[in-house]
Amino acid sequence: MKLEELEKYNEIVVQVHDNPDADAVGSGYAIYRYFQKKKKSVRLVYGGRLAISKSNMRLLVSELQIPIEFVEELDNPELLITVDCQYGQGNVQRFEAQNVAVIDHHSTGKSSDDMAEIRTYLVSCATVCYNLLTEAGYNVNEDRKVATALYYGLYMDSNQLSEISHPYDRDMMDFLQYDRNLISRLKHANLNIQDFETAGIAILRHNYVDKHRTAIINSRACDPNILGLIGDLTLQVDCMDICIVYSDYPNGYKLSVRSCLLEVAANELAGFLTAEIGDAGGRSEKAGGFINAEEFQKQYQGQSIEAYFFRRLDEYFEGYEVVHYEEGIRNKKDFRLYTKQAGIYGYVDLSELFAPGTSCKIRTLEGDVLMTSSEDLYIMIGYRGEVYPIERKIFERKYERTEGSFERKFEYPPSIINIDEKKSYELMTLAKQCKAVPGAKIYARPLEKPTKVFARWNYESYMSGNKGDMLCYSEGDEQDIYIIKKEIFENTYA
Ligand SMILES: [Mn+2]
Repeated sequence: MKLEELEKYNEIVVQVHDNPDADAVGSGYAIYRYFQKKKKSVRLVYGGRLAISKSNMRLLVSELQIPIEFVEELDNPELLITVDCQYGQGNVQRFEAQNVAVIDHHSTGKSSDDMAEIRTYLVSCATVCYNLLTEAGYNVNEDRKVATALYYGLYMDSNQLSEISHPYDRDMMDFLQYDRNLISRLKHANLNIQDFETAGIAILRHNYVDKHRTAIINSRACDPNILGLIGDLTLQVDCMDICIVYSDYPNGYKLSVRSCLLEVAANELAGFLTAEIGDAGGRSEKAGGFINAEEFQKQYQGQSIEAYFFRRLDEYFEGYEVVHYEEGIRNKKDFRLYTKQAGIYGYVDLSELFAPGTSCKIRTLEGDVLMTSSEDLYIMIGYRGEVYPIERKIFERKYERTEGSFERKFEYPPSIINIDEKKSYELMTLAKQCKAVPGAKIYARPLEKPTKVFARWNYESYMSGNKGDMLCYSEGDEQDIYIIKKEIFENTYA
């Protein structure tokens, strides 16, 4: 869905979920402003039983003069847009409307269509709105109130930015020009005294799994930032390396995962805990997730959520293998030699963009990679938008430059950020085509169990693969170890 497509309606009501949080209000306000600028008759509302009362929320609304209304009824508007929630769900009061649109980031099984934009891979609905506004040509940074409201939504839905992973979330965090003063005041009013006590009670009732040095902590319903706060504190305990904190939330369970073990990335563990019943995001040390109650019931009938966490934790630790590039491959048995097929790839010659010695950051779906530009370094763009630096002489051995630009569509078009200038460039606009020199060889074997590879080009954490994916190393460079996903391998090697 595009925002422009909704401009055919004139009477628009933007509704956020009951008991609205910062992400709901910030997102709703951004959409409200868009339609206000388009000279539509537009209102921003919420329903439910409770008016906004938390002090940070009251401060946000009053300082930015957000015209949000607490309503009991609506007069069948021409268009109702539910934001940070989905029409018909339990946490959003139902109002009749002639047409309904949805902008959200929660997973409920429903997907995007003509009247819905649902991006479950983003940590906040503010990011969905930021992207929709940008795509519609609305420069958010020209409207400081909107930029500030969106930033605070992201801040609060990502556990104070700690659980951000998707490059779109990172872009918004890096490039929004918000009111720092107000954000600072809001940070100091995030919690109330009940939240504070809730944290204490949750800590008193913690569970400790000795053999995994892991704490599993259930908190009663509370501000989700409390979960992160408990998790951060827990990791400071000498015998606790991992922590899973969760609480009841409308329609499911919200969780925060923390890990200080290099070999257990919090985002990977969170992904494991929410697989097929929710979604997760974050980074190696801090991650968050959500389990949909209905999906949980369907898959694990009668099981308690607590028992589920204990069992899954055991399953997680039961079997994975670790490979460090410095150590090379110890056991080369079962590896076979494969030849790269003459596929088409993209490459970028960085010296066309930056002077040698420029500090920059490649941003991709897999994460950020820091590098310094040099005439001896190219950037490769693979099949599915994976991006990595490659030394020019290795490039020239493995690939052949061909005519034309490299054109593909990816969930996130990889970008490169000039760190000093704080400016982002889309890599695809610079990408040229090259062809793999047929005959480039690698050794590979299928994985028998989940494996983590600490590779030379470190994307903040390890690469992980599952059974069936291929563990590989280059012929002639035994420390160039990596994992290639099964589907990609089948398409590129023979
Ligand atoms: Mn949200």
